[in-house]
Amino acid sequence: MSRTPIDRRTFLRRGLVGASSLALGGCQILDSATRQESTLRNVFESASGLTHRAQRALGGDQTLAREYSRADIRQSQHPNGSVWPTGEDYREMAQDGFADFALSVTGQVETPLTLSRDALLAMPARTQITRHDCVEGWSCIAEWTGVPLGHVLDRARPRPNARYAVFHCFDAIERSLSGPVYYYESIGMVDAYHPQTILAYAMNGAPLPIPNGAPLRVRVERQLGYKMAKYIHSIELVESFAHLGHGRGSYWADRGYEWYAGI
Ligand SMILES: Nc1nc2c(c(=O)[nH]1)N[C@H]1C(S)=C(S)[C@@H](COP(=O)(O)O)O[C@H]1N2
Ligand SMILES: [Mo]
Repeated sequence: MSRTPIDRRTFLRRGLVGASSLALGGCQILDSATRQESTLRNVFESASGLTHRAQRALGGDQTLAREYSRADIRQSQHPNGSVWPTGEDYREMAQDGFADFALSVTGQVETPLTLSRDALLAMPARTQITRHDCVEGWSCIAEWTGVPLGHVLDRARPRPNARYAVFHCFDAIERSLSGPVYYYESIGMVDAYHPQTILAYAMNGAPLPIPNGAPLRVRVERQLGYKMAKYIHSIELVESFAHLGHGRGSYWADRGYEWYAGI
């Protein structure tokens, strides 16, 4: 039986409470009803386009997301989505503590790059304590350390026609008839150069754990959790999404979720 309008509204309200539980701190795992897919859709349909416009109108492009103190970290970051990529390439790298990892930057850039793990660690870093809001209705506060994505992109020298940064990930999230379907996400250049957008390699003062996206995951602090791609192996600057997945710019956008998931 399909859901009644009342159900939909109840779910929507619960989802929004979860996504904005500002006063609560730590991780708030809400009841299982909020995790159903219908909830996710409802939250998005109502909130996403609006928040994008509201953020731009209210704060301009470089407004910072709220940052917290160490005392606000009450629980470790709740791993969600893929928690352990199974591909051979990833497993071999993980066995070596990711010593052989290298990030590539390709696409609409003047200087395609490969940055070794050491090169990434040697770049200027930023540390921030922020709240991660998953659309499923839970939030966690954690400390993230990494390289501002803007520094990495500057080295690759984006071409004027580069409009989006696409994150390609190691984890196959499903299998289709034509083979594994890998998680991917993308953000616009304004978010890519936002000061809190970092390629994080550490969490709560320790190397990023595998369940949270080792060796590298992005933080996009003004959007929902699914934008924060884990297990990144390459970044591609593109002018359009037409050649990727179903053409909507992200694994979840290809499946009906909003591409811009502002909070
Ligand atoms: N590669 C990859 N990135 C991903 C996911 C995923 O399944 N695969 N899940 C997303 C979702 S829905 C959320 S809420 C966060 C979870 O991050 P965490 O496991 O560190 O809490 O990662 C996001 N990034
Ligand atoms: Mo999520």
